Amino acid sequence: MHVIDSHTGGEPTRVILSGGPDLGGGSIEAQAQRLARDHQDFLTAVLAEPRGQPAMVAALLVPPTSPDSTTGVIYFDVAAVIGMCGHGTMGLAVTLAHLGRISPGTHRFDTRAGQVGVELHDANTVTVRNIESRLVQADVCVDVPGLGTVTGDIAYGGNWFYIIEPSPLAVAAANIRALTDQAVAIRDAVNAQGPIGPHGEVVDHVIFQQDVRDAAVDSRSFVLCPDDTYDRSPCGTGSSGRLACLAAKGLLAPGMTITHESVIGSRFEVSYQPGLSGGVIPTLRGQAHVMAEANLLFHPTDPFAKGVIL
Ligand code: PYC
Repeated sequence: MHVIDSHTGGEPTRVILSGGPDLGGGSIEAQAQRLARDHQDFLTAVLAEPRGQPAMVAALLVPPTSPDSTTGVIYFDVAAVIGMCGHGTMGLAVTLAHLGRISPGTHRFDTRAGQVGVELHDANTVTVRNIESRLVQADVCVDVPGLGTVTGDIAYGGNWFYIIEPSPLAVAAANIRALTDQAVAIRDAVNAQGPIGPHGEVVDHVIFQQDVRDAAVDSRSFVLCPDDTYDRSPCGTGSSGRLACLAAKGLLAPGMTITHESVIGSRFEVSYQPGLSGGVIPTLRGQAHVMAEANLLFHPTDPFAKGVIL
């Protein structure tokens, strides 16, 4: 299996160029559903230790479904096939540039959530124009064992987010363990109340968001992913969900650029334009770096060919 690894603000992306399962063609959504239903071993083999690493997201290339798209892509982490991935799209763009498959300029990728726009500025700098994102429900209260009542907004940015702002706990590296534990408890409590999307979707990511009094940064976030790791980048789809919330509440004007920082200090510049269906079209600018190219080998006698699963 031929892969190229990159990181976007510290968050790894593994682009799978060949050697993935046969997903039978059709829409990206249909292929993503088959991947989730029939190929759990593939997810863990590629992303769990020893071949993968915590927080790594895979970008499985599939043929494009739109005539003007460069490629189709299905994103997944070790626990779930997700809808879209902002940092992964930046990683994919610099990977395709590294391979000489795209040049600086504008491109389009087909994702499970819809077609996204990509502007490659140079070998490492990418702007992603995400799918229309929206505030789904503001001020959703939930009783969380051990934490009491928590209030957050449910937002869609290509994935489904529960955003707690302001964060009750400082979004700082020293608090990563506590932030992770609280976010897992909150996600489970929100989802115990029932689905939040029109097709039975549940919250897959939780964000603790904190304002920052710093000339260079507007807001810092901790983002919990489906596999219970935290996003090392400022999370493109999470930033999109937050932009939708700010827009719906009249707190950020269209075209205004703000800087989102991750809990490890990496940054995206983000802004939005109004969408056609009442939401926002986010743009997310960040940097990604290619860091490895490899052929993953899976020997039949390797007891951990499917990854370490505890
Ligand atoms: O950047 O959208 C993102 C993302 C989703 C999960 C990890 N990163």
